[in-house]
Amino acid sequence: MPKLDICYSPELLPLYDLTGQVAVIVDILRASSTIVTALGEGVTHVFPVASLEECTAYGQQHGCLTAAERDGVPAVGFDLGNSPFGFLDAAFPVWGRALTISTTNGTAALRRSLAAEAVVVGSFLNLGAVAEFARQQGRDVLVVCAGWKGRFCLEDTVFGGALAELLADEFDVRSSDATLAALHLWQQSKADLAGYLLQSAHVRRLNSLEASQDFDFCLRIDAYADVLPIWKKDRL
Ligand code: 3SL
Repeated sequence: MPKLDICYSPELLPLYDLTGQVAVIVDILRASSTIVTALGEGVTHVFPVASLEECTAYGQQHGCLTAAERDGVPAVGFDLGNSPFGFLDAAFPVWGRALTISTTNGTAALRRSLAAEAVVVGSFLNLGAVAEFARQQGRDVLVVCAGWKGRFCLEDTVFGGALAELLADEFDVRSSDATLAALHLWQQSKADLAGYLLQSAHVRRLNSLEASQDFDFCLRIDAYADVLPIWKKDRL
């Protein structure tokens, strides 16, 4: 039976062997949710990059939209920040455009996970699609939590628990303490996910940046049920 494990921070990635595994990159607030929203709203493909310099260079090279965030605020000189609402603005249509995006933690976590056999982006918005992909692959899964500057994040961990619960019949979700803990957190929080996550550090950070509407949006389970960002060559 394949195993589902959870890496609580990209800083812990050297402890895991991604060879042959499916890596699910998760940054609920907000990079993975924003990437799923962008693709759900008609963006053709996404180049996730670690640095702002790369974001500028990809934008020029591919003539694509650019989105960038640092410390929760839009970085200067890019078309968009890291709010999913940037891709829902009728005054700024994104349909049919390609996108490059760089965020503090999420896109960097993705770039650090490329040794995996398959790399997908997970969020509550496409939870069911990620679970279905994992079932089809039948390989070990590592949920890579983007965290915050190397630290543990509640919302990414709870997502790992939600995925583990969905896959509990087909995957071993009991042999890793990290997965067990995530499952417990999810089971404790799922009846009132928003209420539970209001305690988290990143939600407080976003509230202070007046991005609280993003929080509610990012918790909408399967709102983009058909969107599965899969890494192919150099893009999602
Ligand atoms: O760190 C990241 O990748 C971002 O998602 C953080 S924020 O939600 O834009 O603050």
